[in-house]
Amino acid sequence: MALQAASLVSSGFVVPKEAKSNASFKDSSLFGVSLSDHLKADFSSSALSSQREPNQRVGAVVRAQTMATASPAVNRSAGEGKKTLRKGSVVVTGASSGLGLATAKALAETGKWHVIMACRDFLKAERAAKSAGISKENYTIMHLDLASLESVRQFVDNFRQSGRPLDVLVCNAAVYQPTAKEPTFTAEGFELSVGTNHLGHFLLSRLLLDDLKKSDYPSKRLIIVGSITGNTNTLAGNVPPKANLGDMRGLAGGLNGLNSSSMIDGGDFDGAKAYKDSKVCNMLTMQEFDRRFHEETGITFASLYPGCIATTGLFREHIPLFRLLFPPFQKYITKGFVSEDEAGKRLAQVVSDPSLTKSGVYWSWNKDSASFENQLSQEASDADKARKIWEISEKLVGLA
Ligand code: NDP
Ligand code: PMR
Repeated sequence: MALQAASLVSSGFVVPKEAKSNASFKDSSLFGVSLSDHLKADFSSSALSSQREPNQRVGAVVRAQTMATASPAVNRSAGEGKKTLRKGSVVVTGASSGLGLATAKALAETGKWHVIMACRDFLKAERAAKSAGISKENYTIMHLDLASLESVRQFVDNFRQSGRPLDVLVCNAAVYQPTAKEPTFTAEGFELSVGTNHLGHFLLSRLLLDDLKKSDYPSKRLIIVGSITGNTNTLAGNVPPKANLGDMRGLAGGLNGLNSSSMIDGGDFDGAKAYKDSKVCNMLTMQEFDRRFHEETGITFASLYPGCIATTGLFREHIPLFRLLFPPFQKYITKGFVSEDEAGKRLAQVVSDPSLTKSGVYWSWNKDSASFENQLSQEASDADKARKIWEISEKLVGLA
């Protein structure tokens, strides 16, 4: 597949000018903006007391391990007039590996965040947190299977029962099935990639919006991870199969592969395209959230391309030769490679950096590892499509 696509590149197709400004062409290995620039107040880690209890497993549902009482985000200590900020409370989906795990680690290490790792495999997540060296008091694992809307609803209930505030939600989890010949489906019968990456996160973020609204944290954020490969204004986005939502007849039909196509545009199943389409949905959803809710709620809605993290589990279903060649290809040829650690720091920046509060932005990083607002492709910034996806998705997940 890589070689096939390489021949396309050498045949010299045109890449629109925005591609030149894309960080991925020249990502460097440095992380420029320090997390220590965090909110300009002192922090009191004791402001939020958290006592871990033994794991409780109830059927497939792992309940919140930690009961927490919400305390005001900012406290003024008597006498000195010194401000202290409680730990932020951030939910990261898919924190059991790759970018999600690295982000959880980067945030937890600051001592300023409690990370709720929302994962489908509790034991894997627990082992991952331990081997990443995340201290116990800085994380809680809660069960979430985004391929089941029932599980999403259950997660939201469990999260609310935990008593924790929600200050930031990071929709990070994803599946990629580049070699699948036939579609597979979520519990409710949606094609797996769009069902998990888009519809599961759509329901989760719609439900948790109320919780974000209630937070008194100084900067509340909802972040949905996007990607360069969903953006056809870049070289990477022009590697076939290209993202294309078409008129969304497949999505409107429920992506069930029976009386409707399993693909958003109504075409034949293609796992790589389904993933890229799902990333377009992620980026459009973020912008629709911004249009509908930023002004009213003050929440920052953002997306990002963290760089090409060629070593993660995302490529687990790719052929072995791809997995062998992809990291050196990205490191030495495209120079788009970033390590998991570095990508985690970038996403952690979007979670907590006080200079990244602008809403509706798709962040990327340039060759000096400085963040910048990147341009989305025409389709990934089409407001009409964003509204339609929102409306169709509401129906599919049972919100309308
Ligand atoms: P990984 O495969 O390492 O991580 C994906 C995470 O999603 C895993 O924790 C996985 O859980 C979880 N997940 C998958 N399905 C579900 C589900 N049904 N319910 C709950 N969690 C689930 O991949 P990456 O870290 O690379 O991907 C993270 C994000 O980064 C994705 O949104 C991806 O699109 C994006 N991205 C990645 C790039 C890259 O180069 N790798 C580039 C651009 C964007 P489990 O551990 O149980 O499998
Ligand atoms: Mg791509 C600047 C060039 C660049 C970048 C930043 C990426 C990122 N890729 C680039 C170029 C190319 N890729 C070229 C020239 C080719 C042809 C050889 C190529 C091929 C390729 C394949 C086969 N690339 C891929 C694949 C995948 O299976 C990955 C994918 O599309 O997953 C959906 C992938 C990726 N390239 C990237 C990134 C970030 C990916 C991972 C996908 C993602 O998470 O969006």
